[in-house]
Amino acid sequence: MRLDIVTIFPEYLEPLNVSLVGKARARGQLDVRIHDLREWTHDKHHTVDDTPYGGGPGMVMKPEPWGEALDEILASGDGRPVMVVPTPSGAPFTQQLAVELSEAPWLVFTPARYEGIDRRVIEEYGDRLDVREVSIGDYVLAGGEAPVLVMVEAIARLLPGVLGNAASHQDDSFAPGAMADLLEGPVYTKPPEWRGRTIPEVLLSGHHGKIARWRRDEAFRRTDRNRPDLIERADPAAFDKKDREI
Ligand code: 6GU
Repeated sequence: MRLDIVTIFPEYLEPLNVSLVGKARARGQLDVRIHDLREWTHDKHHTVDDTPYGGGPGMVMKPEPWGEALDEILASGDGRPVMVVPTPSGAPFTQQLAVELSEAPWLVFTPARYEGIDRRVIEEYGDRLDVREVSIGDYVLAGGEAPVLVMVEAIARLLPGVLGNAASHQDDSFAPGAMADLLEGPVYTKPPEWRGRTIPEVLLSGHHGKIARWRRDEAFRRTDRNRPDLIERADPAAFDKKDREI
């Protein structure tokens, strides 16, 4: 997969050299290209923003540097990328969208600062590309770079061969399957006793059926406590009599 990211803070994206994403890049599974938007400015001060038409607070990112940057990036590859525009006004970034984006061969991210990018840029590329305006949650950040780090990590770990164990995202919270609609429950490792605290006995029983039932009950309990909206929203057929007793 190829990823292009256009930003005025290339150094903000240095975490993409670390850990899972860094290793996927080193192995050649991910081709990440970070571009400084100011390289497509022509004035002495490398201006990327200006005051908003109609008045109001803050600044708006000028269309011309974005247009020149995106035209050059689009011309540098084959086919059409999906363009991901991080904005608090976007559609929610969900595991389902992460899966969908992980299936595209090429993504271009356009994290903005200030009050966002001149609308005509989104319209211009919306005529040529699949453009997704995406938000990572109901809070406002100072720019789209942290959301890009979040989205790239969620997408990269879904690519074939990037996670060591392909089974390890089958039971992720939000993954489709038997535990769909439930968050993951608690996990334990050695030692069997730590500061006087033991582990649930069922996990030592070797009884796979009982362990699966216990995990499901814990997942249900945690979801009921932390995200009751997920249970409200789910298909009632996803829950059995035992769930309803919790
Ligand atoms: Cl994608 N951008 C900004 N600036 N704030 C956000 C966001 C994105 N998602 C949630 N808050």
